Amino acid sequence: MSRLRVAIQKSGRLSEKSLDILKSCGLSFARSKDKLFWYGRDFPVDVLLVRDDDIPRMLLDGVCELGIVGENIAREVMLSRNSETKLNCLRKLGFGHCRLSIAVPEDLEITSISDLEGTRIATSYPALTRHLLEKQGISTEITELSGSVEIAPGLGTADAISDLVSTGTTLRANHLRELEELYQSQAALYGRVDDISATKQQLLDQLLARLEGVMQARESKYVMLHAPREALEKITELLPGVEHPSVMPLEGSDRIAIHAVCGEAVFWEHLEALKAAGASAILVLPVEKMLA
Ligand code: PRT
Ligand code: ZN
Repeated sequence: MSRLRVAIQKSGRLSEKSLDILKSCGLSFARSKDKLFWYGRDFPVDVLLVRDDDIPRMLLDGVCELGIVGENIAREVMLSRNSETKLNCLRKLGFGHCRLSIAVPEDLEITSISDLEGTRIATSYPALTRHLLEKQGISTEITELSGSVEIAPGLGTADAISDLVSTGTTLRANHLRELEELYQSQAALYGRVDDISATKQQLLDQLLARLEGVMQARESKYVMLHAPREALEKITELLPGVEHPSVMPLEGSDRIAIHAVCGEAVFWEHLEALKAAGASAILVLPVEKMLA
């Protein structure tokens, strides 16, 4: 029987959430002792646990059909290999958010990245950095470092860096200032799935449909509230991502109950606006599963 293999990060920022999302798709695993290969029990999808940097190469080399990795790494490998066979980004997964930014020493009097022309930039993402800077007509001297990029300017080996940032704490701790965001990244499911067999394709379609359901459920909230009948139109407008809510009469009252699945994030501001429009008893519930 056909099986698919999905590579995920063994231990690091993306590990837990990658596994969590696969489990949410109904996958469960018999964990092997060496912990590098987990056999899929209920669904024929197995997991390989590897370093995140190895995932795009494993896909390109045909070791696995699927992999969960940051867009930053997938883009870097695709640009540096300039490979004919591209990786397909099948679904962005909504975690592992970060940005690739140019940072300069705090006291360096530079206001725009065009001032970087001809400077030395240290980065772990040389191909992506060069590509993004050249797109803006800036040519620089790029030095590749595999780690601790943020100390390069202090050591005098670079004028600026191009590195991943999430909170910015690391930059501040190293007296660096974020000059410009070059690229936004999050974890995504990638595939090398152009020439897979029909049975594998069927399996992949089933997995992707489940994943879509999981992602939609995560992004959705079920909202219930009471409101005056005449406020229905206004309330519908205020519910994020809703066109046709369910409307029910309330026994012995001239108010109605409105239920809706909101396809977008629901913030306190939305609830406050609903209340101001006459809504009461507002409840926001998570959605566990969804199948369109
Ligand atoms: O061992 P392995 O190679 O698998 O792991 P790794 O150490 O290379 O990767 P890991 O786990 O650090 O990151 C995996 C992926 O998480 C990255 O490829 C990104 O897609 C994503 N990600 C999200 C991040 C960050 N946020 C992040 N903040 N990757 C790295 N960082 C670094 C950042 O560069 C800084 O040095 O974390 C440090 C803290 O960031 P601040 O801005 O919060 O201070
Ligand atoms: Zn890595």
